[in-house]
Amino acid sequence: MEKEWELFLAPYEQAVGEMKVKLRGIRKQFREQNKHTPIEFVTGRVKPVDSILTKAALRNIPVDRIEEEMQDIAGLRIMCQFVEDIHQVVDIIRNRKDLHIIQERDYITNKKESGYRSYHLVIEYPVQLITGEKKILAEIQIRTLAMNFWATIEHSLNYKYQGIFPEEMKERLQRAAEAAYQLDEEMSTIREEIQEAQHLFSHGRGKSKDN
Ligand code: 0O2
Repeated sequence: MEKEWELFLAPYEQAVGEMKVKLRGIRKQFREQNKHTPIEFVTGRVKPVDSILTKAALRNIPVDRIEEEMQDIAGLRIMCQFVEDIHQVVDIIRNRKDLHIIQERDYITNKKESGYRSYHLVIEYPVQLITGEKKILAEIQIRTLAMNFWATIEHSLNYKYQGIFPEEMKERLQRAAEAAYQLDEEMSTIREEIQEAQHLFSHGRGKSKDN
């Protein structure tokens, strides 16, 4: 990689590294307190230079405007078991003092035409550099494991078809997205039942102790 790009991307690398530690820290705290963790796992990446340039060309973003206009050079992804967990994670992030949310895109309520579902937050995250503080734009995608499964498969097929899917494939992917949605719905019902059962269990135990 050219030295200039390396220098440009270094604060993004730092932001992604720090955010990964912090988001994984949320999971750790839930587990330490024996609570259901709304975060299953966290990944993060800095967009490769060729992808930055391709996206900039597609969106007519001049190279000297990339920093201001490209919001996902730093990208974090949070995977959750249940749709309800996504909203809990969003609330936790909204309450943090170490970042600032500048945009929310709810592709769960409003799924994309492709069938894509996820909750996106565009944030401003301050990194401390030897030259002082620098605010970095980052995109956090929050999704269930089922949404992630679909998006990962669709993303790799996108490479094969260069974004132009044959009609039949498009329909298949839309059907698969619907199946993933049904799976999430079904899991949400089970989740409620698990919680109900846990509640009854702890209640029952409490009673027998009293007797
Ligand atoms: P990569 O390789 O994931 O980094 P737009 O793309 O115009 O709809 P915008 O403003 O770029 O919108 O942001 P958006 O839609 O909030 O987020 C774009 C990112 O969301 C994409 O990044 C993907 O990661 C993901 N995404 C959005 N739509 C889809 C989709 O239909 N399928 C899949 N698999 N992922 C999607 P990049 O830059 O495309 O690529």
